[in-house]
Amino acid sequence: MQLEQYKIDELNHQHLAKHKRQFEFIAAEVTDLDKVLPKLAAFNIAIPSWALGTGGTRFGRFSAGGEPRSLEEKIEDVGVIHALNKSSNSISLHIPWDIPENATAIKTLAAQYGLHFDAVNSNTFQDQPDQKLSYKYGSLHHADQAVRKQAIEHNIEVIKYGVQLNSKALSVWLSDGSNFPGQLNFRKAFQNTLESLHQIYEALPADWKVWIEYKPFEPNFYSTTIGDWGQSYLLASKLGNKAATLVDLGHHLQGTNIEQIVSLLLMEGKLAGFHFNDSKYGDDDLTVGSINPYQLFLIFKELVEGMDARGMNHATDIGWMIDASHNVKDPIEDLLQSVQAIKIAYAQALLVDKKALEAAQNSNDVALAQEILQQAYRTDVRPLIAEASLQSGGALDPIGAYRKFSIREHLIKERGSKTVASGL
Ligand code: AFD
Ligand code: MN
Ligand code: MN
Repeated sequence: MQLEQYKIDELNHQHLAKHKRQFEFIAAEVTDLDKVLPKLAAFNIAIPSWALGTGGTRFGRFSAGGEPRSLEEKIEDVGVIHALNKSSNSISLHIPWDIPENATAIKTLAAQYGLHFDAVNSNTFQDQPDQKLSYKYGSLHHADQAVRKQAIEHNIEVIKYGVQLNSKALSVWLSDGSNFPGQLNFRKAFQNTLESLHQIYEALPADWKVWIEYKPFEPNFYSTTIGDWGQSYLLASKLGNKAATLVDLGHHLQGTNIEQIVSLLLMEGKLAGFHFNDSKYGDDDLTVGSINPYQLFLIFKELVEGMDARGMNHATDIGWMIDASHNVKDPIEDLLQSVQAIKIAYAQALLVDKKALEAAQNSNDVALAQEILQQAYRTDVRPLIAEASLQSGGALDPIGAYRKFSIREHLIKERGSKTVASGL
């Protein structure tokens, strides 16, 4: 379904007076509003094609109804999200969950919604029905060269799909690891992974990148071959400058200082992409900002500072994507909430008084440094986000608009209540 612009405008109009009051209140406090608003308007976060259906756990899956049945319908759903928030202008495909059979038609459809294609993701963590060799004991790190070859070829095929869609990066997440001590020779597993990645790297077009994601545990519970940022960084360094690390917020052990990792990867020019979600215990894939919004802000503070230090464009020089699962919420509402949470943290990070913070750091004024950070964090920046959305033609309140327009009800009517989208 195409959301008509006049409907969004009409709804915005009803809430305009209240919004203006709230916006003017905060606008008076922001020194470089003329720089902040365009940055917020330019900031987009990709939507993964596998996040438009209801997620599940190993205990079951409960459909929200009206889930997209095809890639075309997934694009339609991202189109709805983007029409409402003007901050989700791309979609990231997972192969073979979403194979673009006719790339030209798919690109044209996406363009109708103002969308393009973000990184393509390979999948060697599951066996497909027609697959010759099994990934039960891993893929790129496998002891058997024939399995490695099959996994390498799959990744190269994914690059080919991506080229047809004008994607510019291959995102690799391996579940390779071991479940028990003694199962694996760590050095050999790492070297096999490096060698396999090298062959994939060689197949990258000149303007492409490969993003290497890490994760400490699950589905393997003793070791993961790319288990942390050090291991990913080591691979990326050995491969060359087209390879860099992808940070998924849920892929850290409890208590890990993610903002420090982000800051150092950025300093080394090795932070490629970002998967947003939130977690309480592990890779929970919860809505961004639902559990620990302060941590998200601290991460953004490092992102902004580190990107500025390297003269990077906040909106385009890192791959931003949501990687979350929605077990009990409407996927579209959950994604809208996540994007809002990301933009809030980003806006707060833009408000940090950098000069004052630097002075406080240099004079070891610890209390003042904390005050400066929390001054920004405790600012209600929501009217800034709403204003940026309004100026771009989006809704002042995306979730409110989604509900007002009864979009899920329309989707259920059109697609049925028992549809199941591809993905995990
Ligand atoms: C995994 C990883 C990864 C992968 C996704 C698939 O975070 O990015 O592509 O889930 O659902 O946990
Ligand atoms: Mn991820
Ligand atoms: Mn994950």
